[in-house]
Amino acid sequence: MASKAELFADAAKTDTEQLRRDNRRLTKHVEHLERELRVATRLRTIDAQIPKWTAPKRRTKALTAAPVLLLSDWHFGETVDLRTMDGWNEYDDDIALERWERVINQTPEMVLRHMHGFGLPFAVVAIMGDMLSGGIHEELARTDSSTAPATVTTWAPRIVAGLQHLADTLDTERIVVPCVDGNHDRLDHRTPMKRRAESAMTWVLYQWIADRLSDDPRFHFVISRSSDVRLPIFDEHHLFVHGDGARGGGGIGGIWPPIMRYTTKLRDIYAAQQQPISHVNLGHFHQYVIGRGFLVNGSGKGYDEYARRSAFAPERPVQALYAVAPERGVIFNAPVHAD
Ligand SMILES: [Mn+2]
Repeated sequence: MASKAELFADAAKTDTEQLRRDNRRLTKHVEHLERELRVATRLRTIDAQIPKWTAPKRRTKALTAAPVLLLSDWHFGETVDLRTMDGWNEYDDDIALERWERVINQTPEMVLRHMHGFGLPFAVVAIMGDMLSGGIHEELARTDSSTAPATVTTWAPRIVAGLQHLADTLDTERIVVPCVDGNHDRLDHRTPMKRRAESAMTWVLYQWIADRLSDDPRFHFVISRSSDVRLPIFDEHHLFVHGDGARGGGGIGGIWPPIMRYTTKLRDIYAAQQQPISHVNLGHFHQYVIGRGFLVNGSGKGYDEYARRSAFAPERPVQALYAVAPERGVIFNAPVHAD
């Protein structure tokens, strides 16, 4: 006859085995649910949810700043002919890739060089429209190296790789990516006012990029359904908008009068909604201009036939990099040269 101790030992063993079986079963069930949840959340369109951590309440005494890189006006798929331009600029898919890689590689180096000693709790990499040529004019459709959908499939993985490289090399834990469309990313004959962002090819491009990076906790995408993203950066609010709402620019004052008018009006309409903005970022003009409370991005494409015909100032391809510090606001501005 088994002793009491042996009976207890047997019972304990049976219990343990049962618990192990339960544990295995439940672990499998949890894994299954996690997979289902991932599928369910992946199906959701990435929305314009503003993160809370770009305006942290806790402040340290150490030097702190957030680098902001503006990526816009690459006009991927467009070609600029060297002969038509008398040797001043050339652009095609290979040159675009070289320039893109240069900007992506240069940015962390510049941040390291110019912002040595600063802690970077987060970075902002804004994608601000006219990323595609889009074949929106007859002459573009005739000379573009690829169609808008083909350009999207070529460039979505390259942009993903670029963002991953920035996350790997910038000494920061998180990157917020505000995304707005431009006037070239469209399928319509004219830029629509209704459902503008959602009817642009960049809607597909941005959603695709965000989806590819949805498992990477370092990234937070803000894909706007309007033309703007208003993002808090420490104590300020910065606006990201392509800028085709600004009219004019052909006069002797160049792009300054329309930009002064436009940014003042933007400030007014946001103030009227009790949403003040201290800094406006624009693309569209392909000219790198630093103003009081605004910044105009250069382009990836560079000087082209249209700009030359209109006698706009020749401009090398550059993208804008700046930094924002708590209390001080913008503390640093520099062009990242693409060529
Ligand atoms: Mn534009």
